[in-house]
Amino acid sequence: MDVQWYPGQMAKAKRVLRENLKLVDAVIEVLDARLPVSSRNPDIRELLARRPVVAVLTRPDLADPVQTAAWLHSLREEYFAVAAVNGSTGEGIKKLLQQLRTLPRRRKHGQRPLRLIIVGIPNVGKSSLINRLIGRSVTQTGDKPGITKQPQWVRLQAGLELLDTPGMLWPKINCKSQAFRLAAAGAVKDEIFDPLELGIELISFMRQHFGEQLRQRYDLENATADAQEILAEIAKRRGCLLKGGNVDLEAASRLLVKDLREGRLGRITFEKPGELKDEAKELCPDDGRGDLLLTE
Ligand SMILES: Nc1nc2c(ncn2[C@@H]2O[C@H](COP(=O)(O)OP(=O)(O)OP(=O)(O)O)[C@@H](O)[C@H]2O)c(=O)[nH]1
Ligand SMILES: [Mg+2]
Repeated sequence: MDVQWYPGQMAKAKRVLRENLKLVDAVIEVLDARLPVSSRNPDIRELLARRPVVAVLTRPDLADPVQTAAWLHSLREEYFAVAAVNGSTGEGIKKLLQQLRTLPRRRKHGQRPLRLIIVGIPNVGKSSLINRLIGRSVTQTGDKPGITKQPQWVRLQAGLELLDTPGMLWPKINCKSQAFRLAAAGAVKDEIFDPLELGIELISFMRQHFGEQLRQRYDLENATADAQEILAEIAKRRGCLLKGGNVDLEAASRLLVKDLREGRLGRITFEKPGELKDEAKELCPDDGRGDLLLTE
């Protein structure tokens, strides 16, 4: 299994974050609009509490707009400010800039530009957000985790300095549904998560909450069937076949995940604010369905 994230890396990333927090006035915590709970790093909560934190929900184009509005409303209670920004089109950036202007500058930093650090899980759209804030491509972006390797300062003319950082995950994700959502969102390298397992989890979730979208997308006869049967039907319909004609469930899973990530299954929000109990907001509870331990 590929090395994605292990305790030593996490400790180093936290050290870098702690050092850089001293230099900044505030933090932008980037969350995926489809999974605002699961994309929140529980390991850095205490560190972030030292500065005002603005939550930015990315990929609002892939999330249910009603749920995104509900999330913005509910997260406002916990964060200094909140905004939803499409990192691909820049929609929402003006509102975010307005919010950033209200951030207090640390007094000892005098008249120098407002400095912000951008943190978040891998592949959530941190570097894209910076490019949108700047109005041109100054950071490298890409559709897989681990694109940004080192912290990088970027200066905006309008008196803003931004520190882009590599994506951070925490070493032990002990809740399978959270691991599944992070994998579906592309935060975990695809090699880490068994594609078939991911496909089955995704179908189970879709069948329960978005059965009609699933049925329509793949022209399914029975979207309430067993997840494996549905996957087999998708494989047949999409020509995912092994030599000899058997269905290739792994290929069908990959196709399903790609469709989800590109919005072809519709606008899907995995986590709704109303559904989550207060204690679950901080940390996804251990659901007893096994660990995803991100080690070698
Ligand atoms: N649909 C959609 N895609 C987005 C959005 N924001 C970013 N992306 C895409 O998401 C992918 C990841 O974006 P990055 O900006 O590289 O993400 P990152 O958080 O910097 O990733 P790492 O540096 O690897 O941690 C890219 O393919 C972006 O084009 C958004 O709001 N909507
Ligand atoms: Mg990046």
